[in-house]
Amino acid sequence: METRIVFHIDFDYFYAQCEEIRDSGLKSKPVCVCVFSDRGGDSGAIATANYIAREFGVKSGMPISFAKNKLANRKDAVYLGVDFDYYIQMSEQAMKIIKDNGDIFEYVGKDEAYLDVTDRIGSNFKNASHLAQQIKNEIRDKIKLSCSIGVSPNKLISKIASDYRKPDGLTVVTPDEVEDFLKPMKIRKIPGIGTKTERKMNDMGLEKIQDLKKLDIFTLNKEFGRKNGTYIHNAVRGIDSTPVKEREASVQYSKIITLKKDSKDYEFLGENLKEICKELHKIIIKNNKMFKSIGISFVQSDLSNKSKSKMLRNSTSNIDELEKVSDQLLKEALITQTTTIRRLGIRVSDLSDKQGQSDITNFF
Ligand code: DCP
Ligand code: CA
Ligand code: CA
Repeated sequence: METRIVFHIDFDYFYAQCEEIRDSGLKSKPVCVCVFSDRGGDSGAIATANYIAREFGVKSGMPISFAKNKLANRKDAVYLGVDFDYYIQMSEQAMKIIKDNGDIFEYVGKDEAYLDVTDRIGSNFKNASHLAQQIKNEIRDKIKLSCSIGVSPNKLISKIASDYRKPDGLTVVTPDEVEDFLKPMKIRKIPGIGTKTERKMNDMGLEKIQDLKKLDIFTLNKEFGRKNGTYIHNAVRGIDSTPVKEREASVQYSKIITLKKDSKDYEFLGENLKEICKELHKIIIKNNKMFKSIGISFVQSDLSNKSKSKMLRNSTSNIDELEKVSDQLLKEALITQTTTIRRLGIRVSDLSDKQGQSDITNFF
C-alpha cells in the first residue's frame, strides 16, 4: 500500500490570536479570553490565553480569578469576553484555504482539521512539507492567522506533530522517523490518554512512550481493557490506519441575551425575541448564509436549559420567516412553561451559502 500523507492543522492560541488580529495593540500584552459566568464579577473560566499570559502560568479552563492572581504584576493584562461569532468567521476563512489545498478535508473543531494530500502529492514528504508551508503562508497572508502543522503518514502522528513546536510550527515526520520521534515523549502526548491512565502508568514505573513499548499486548489488555490496550499497543509504535473522512463544519449562528427580568409572559418575551431576531439576522446576512433550521432556547430561573426547534421546508435568509417561526416556537413552548425564564436565545443551523445577488449581476 502506498504511504499516505496526512496533515493535522491546529490554529495557535486561537481565540486569543483572533483578538490580537482584530486589535494589534494587544500583541505585546498578556491576553486572556474569558467565559464570564452570569454571576458577574470575575466568576467564570479562561477559554484560552496568548503566549505572554501563558508564561505566567495562565491555562485554559482555569478560573478567571486564578489568572488574575498569576498576572497580578502585569498591569497591562487584558481580559476579554468570548466572541464566538467572530472566531467562527475567522475559522471559516482559514478552513476554506485548508480545504482547497487537499484531497480529503476533515473538520475536527473550530481550530483544527485533518487533510489527506496523498493524491496530489504522492508519497513525497519533501513536496508535502512545501505544501504545508504554502498553506501556512496563505492563511497568514489572507487573514493574518498563524497555525501549526504536523505532517506524517497518519492522523495520530500528525496530531502529535502539530503540537510539537508551537506556535507557528511545522513538523514533518517521515515513516522512517516515526519511532525516534515518539520514543522520548511523555505518555500523555498520545491522544486519548488522560491524566488517570497516565497516573496508573506512572505507578507501574512507566514515564515515556518507549517504556510503554516494553509491555506486550496481553499485559496492556489486562491492565487497560481490550480496546484501550490494543489502541495503546499500536499508538506507541506509531500505527494508525484511521482514514481521513470528509467532514464539513456544521456551523450554527446563535444569539442569547439575559432578560431585564425573569419572566414567562408572552408579550415581554416576544418583544425580546424580535430584538434577538434582528441581531441574529445581521450576522446571517453578513456571512452570506441561508438557514434551514431554527431553534429557541431558554435558561430558566433555576439555571436549567430548555429548547425547541423546527426544520423549515426550504433554506432561507428571510427575517420575516425567522421572526414568524421563532414566535411560533415561543408560543408553543410557553403552553407548558411553569418556571420563569432568565435568558432567551435563538439559533439557526443547517446553513448553506447564499448565492449572492452580486454574482448574478456580475454574470449579466
Ligand atoms: N477552549 C476553551 N476551553 C478550554 C480549551 C479550549 O474554550 N478548556 C477554546 C479556546 C481555544 C480553542 O478552544 O482557543 C482551541 O483550543 P486549543 O486546545 O487548541 O488551544 P489554543 O488554540 O488556545 O492554544 P494552542 O493550540 O496554541 O496550544
Ligand atoms: Ca489550537
Ligand atoms: Ca485544537
